[in-house]
Amino acid sequence: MGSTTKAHLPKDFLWGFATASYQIEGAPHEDGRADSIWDTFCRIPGKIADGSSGDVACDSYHRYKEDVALLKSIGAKAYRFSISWSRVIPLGGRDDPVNEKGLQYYVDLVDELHANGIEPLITLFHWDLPQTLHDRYGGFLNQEEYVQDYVRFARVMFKAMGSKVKMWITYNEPWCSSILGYSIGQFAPGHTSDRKKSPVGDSSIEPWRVGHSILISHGAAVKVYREEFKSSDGGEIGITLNGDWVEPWDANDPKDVEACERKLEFSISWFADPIYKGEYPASMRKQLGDRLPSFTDDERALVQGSNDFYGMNHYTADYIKHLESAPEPDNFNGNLETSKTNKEGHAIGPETQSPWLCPYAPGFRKLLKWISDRYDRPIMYVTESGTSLKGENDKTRDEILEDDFRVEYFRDYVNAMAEASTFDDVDVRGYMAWSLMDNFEWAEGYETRFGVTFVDYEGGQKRYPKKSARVIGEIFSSMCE
Ligand code: PNW
Repeated sequence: MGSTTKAHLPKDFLWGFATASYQIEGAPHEDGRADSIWDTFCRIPGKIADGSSGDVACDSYHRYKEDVALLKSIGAKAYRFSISWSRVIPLGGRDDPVNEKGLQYYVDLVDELHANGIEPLITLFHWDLPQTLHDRYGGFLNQEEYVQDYVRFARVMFKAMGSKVKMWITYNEPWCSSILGYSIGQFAPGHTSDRKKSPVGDSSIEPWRVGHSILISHGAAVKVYREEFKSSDGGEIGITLNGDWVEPWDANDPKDVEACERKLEFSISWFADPIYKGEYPASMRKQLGDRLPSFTDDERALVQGSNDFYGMNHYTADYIKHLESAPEPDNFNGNLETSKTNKEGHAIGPETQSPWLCPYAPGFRKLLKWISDRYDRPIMYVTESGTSLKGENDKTRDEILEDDFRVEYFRDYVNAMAEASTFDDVDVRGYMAWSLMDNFEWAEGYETRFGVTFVDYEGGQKRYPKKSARVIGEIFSSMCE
């Protein structure tokens, strides 16, 4: 009976790859594109590990047809990419002109995908805010101005794509924009209370305001899509949230067990509770007080119920140790420590090139279930999952192409997802591997590779599929029945 059922995925399961505009496109000033906050952030010495930028990246602005041919050769059913807002509306604002050439790039990309039988998934915003909006009024920090500008940008994109695009993602990982951009200052625009890192920022307040603006603008864009486009174009719209699984540092300490729940709430429920339940989690209100904004009735009406699907980015897991002392004003994780080893010194997973990433596939199954249970079985799409490899960039090209560690990651993670789907009643319908190809890994520059395809940055950005690119299709075909 149940016990003899093999873990599997639905027959029409949508699998493919994800990328983001600033990480792959290059051509920062071509055809009228203007700076985003990432263009300017990369120019500040010391912010990017190898001193690089997305100026060339994978050159996908010129090579999108190659990218689509690559997707097709791998057998991908879908491709998730993001829009460079400052390519489409260089100055960003609601009264600023649309750059038709920039917009056409994305229309051409979508047409090319359809011509090759690949489903496009569009992320409207993957961190590259137009610099002008930051300079004009402080970007996310000015909710009133920002929401109107974001909604106009979204409307321009919905209109340009019409029924060609059936899946829209409003935001990628607002936790990263808020915490890495406005608390730690490791990502653009680099705000933080730490004056050694930045002359501006208040980590105790800004990240919570940023998160609020993002939520309201997400809700406002969804409203526009539902009222003006959905009935004619027939698409679905949602937000993508990141979240790592958690295990107690000391499994016998109830306070560590409790801290695990708090960590999930501070990273995931911060955004998902307002969307599915209409309110921030009580644990956040308790710690943050009125530094955490409150929803007005109008705002709540916009945000609650605004997901057609839950977009989930997932890579790794942590051990969680509670703190006894009162939370610091700039604490953003629920007053706890994260660690890759537990009390017994056991590591949660093997090391990779990314300090925050140690693969632990069972955590993927558990987190899928946790989200599914808390939010009443939403339709879910995994919009990113993948791994870097320790020291990959130091190897020869031939060695890099034999990326068995990445193959095993996908095997284990896809299997964990299939278990959640088969045994835990989780309604997961898609998986986009991060990433189609090596690309600009934000503050880590090009030293960290996440691609199933090697990009030769010294050799004209030529692409060479790794073993994982050859094997991932078999992994899915063996699971989908
Ligand atoms: C995601 N962390 O970001 C992003 O959506 C991608 O653009 C990125 O390339 C990918 O994961 C791999 O890093 C994250 O420090 C960046 O915990 C950093 C963290 C998490 C996610």
